[in-house]
Amino acid sequence: MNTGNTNLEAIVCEFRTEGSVDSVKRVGSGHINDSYLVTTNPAGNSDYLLQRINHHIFRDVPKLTDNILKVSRHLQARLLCQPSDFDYFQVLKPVATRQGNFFLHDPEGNFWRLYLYISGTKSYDIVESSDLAFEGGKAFGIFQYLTADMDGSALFETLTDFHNIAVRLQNFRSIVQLDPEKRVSSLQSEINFVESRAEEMHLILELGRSGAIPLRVTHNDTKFNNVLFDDHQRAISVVDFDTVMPGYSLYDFGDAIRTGTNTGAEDEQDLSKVGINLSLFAAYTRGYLSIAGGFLTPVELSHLAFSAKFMTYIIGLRFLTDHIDGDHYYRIHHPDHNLHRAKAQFRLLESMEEHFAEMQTIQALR
Ligand code: GN1
Ligand code: MG
Repeated sequence: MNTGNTNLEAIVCEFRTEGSVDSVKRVGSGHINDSYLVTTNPAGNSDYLLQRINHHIFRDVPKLTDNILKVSRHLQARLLCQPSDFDYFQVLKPVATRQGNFFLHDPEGNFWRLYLYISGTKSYDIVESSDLAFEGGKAFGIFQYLTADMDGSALFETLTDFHNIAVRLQNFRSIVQLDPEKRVSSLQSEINFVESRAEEMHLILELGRSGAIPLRVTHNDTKFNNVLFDDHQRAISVVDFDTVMPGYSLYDFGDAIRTGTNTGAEDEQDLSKVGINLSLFAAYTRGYLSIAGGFLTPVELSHLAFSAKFMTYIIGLRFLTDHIDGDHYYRIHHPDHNLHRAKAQFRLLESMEEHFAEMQTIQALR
């Protein structure tokens, strides 16, 4: 998708904003949508977050938008109506267009949405301290707590089989067979890495299918940088509701560990920098369980450490699949970017395997 000629200011003006646009700057490190911070005049006015939705991936934008509104309103209502210890928690507020819709379809075919930005907040691609990890864990615990009474069947399944490992592996194997970019011959060790773990990685899917763990409303993209922190490093919001749909709590726990305890970047090429930081794992787990410990089942609680391995595996698998396929899904910033991402995920998974016994001890402490 190309925003080359799009007048971003004109797009913002289609929404019910206050003041006049001062600047529109690209922000964020997402791989799918494009995000821009919009500042307005006079100074002191609200800022906004403008997003172009990748409609090649999210193919039904009206239904996606409907989900986001449902989730946002549910969270807001629970925060307003039920006194709790986390009334400081905030929900990003969608802004309507002048026509009263919550997305804009422009003449070039792009889809846009706008949120009121929570000023003074910050997110972290790499976690710097245990306090931050604890707070992040608490934030995702709060999200799960607040959505626990939502009717999952009221949500549209934005991306079907999103964390379904059987489907992801099937897709991987057919793309390896096709080998459209002739990349497979140099990837034997990565392919072996995937195949040698494929069977054990069906565990969460099997627990779900057998009814051993409950289906809940889950976030499904709990990258640590989807938590917003205030300037006292308190986690005050969880964002990015594109993939909120029924799922397993373990997926959300695992993806936050994948991104919030890695000592290296998601796409780190110097693999010696990549690994799990067990202090961050312990702090995140404590923060998460300070909220979610009250409602998770024993089977969920006993698979937290495993879920971290699983999410690292499946995201690595998706990066590798996209690399073999010719990089159609994730935005890449240089050739082989998806391969670098996959290798870093696989290195992180090895580090978790090396420390798995310690991770299991930590998950049991609370
Ligand atoms: C994508 O674009 P972003 O950062 O929100 C992806 C996630 C992956 C993540 C890997 C809809 O999320 O599933 O975990 O990249 N989102 C979608 O960093 O596929
Ligand atoms: Mg996302």
